[in-house]
Amino acid sequence: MDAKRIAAERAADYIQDGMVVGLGTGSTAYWAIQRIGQRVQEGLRIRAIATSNASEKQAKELGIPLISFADVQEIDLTIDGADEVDPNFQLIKGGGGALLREKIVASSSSKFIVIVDDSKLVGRLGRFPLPIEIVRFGYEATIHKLRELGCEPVLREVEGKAYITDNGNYIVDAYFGAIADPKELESKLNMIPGVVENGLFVDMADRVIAGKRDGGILEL
Ligand code: ABF
Repeated sequence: MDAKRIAAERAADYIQDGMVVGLGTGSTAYWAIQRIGQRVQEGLRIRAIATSNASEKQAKELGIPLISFADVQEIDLTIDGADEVDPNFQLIKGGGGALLREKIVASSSSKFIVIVDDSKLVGRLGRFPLPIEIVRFGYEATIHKLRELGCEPVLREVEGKAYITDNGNYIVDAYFGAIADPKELESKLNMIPGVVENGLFVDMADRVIAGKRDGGILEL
């Protein structure tokens, strides 16, 4: 079985009756949502909040009951993917473009389980370019300020057009190289006017489940 799917299905087993669940985004979270949908069809009673329009659509199709932050302020368990995970469980997320909603949901969760294949486990963050969500107004100025922080920022494009997030913003993929202090960089980035949020998830993950290509699993 696919390494991402192995991790995702293990994480979905952590969900218990009555929980409010945060649904991640991406190809790994996809498998978690599929398994959650299957459990719901078998009788599991949960309510869920999705981190993207795509995950919301998938959940609806599977019959997973969806709610919003108007209904609850606290999520019991969120399961989501990541682009890089370091030994201290610090993360780079946002390759899938959903980092803002993912961070709002993760930060409102009592427990946050990260699901990856083991190629995402790194000694130090930064080989994967850091996704940063910025507002469209004045984006050239925002990108200039990002460059002054010592990275090479690239406006994300899809088929020759700027990528637009579910929140109507742009994404910049910033090449920093090895990130020595994720916490410091996270706050420096969010101090820049025009930056909505960045993909560094610091001190948020409680557990990391990594599927291995040989079919094994690491629960960290
Ligand atoms: C989301 O999906 C993101 O935060 C992360 O960028 C991405 C991981 O991608 P995948 O699971 O498709 O490898 O969780």
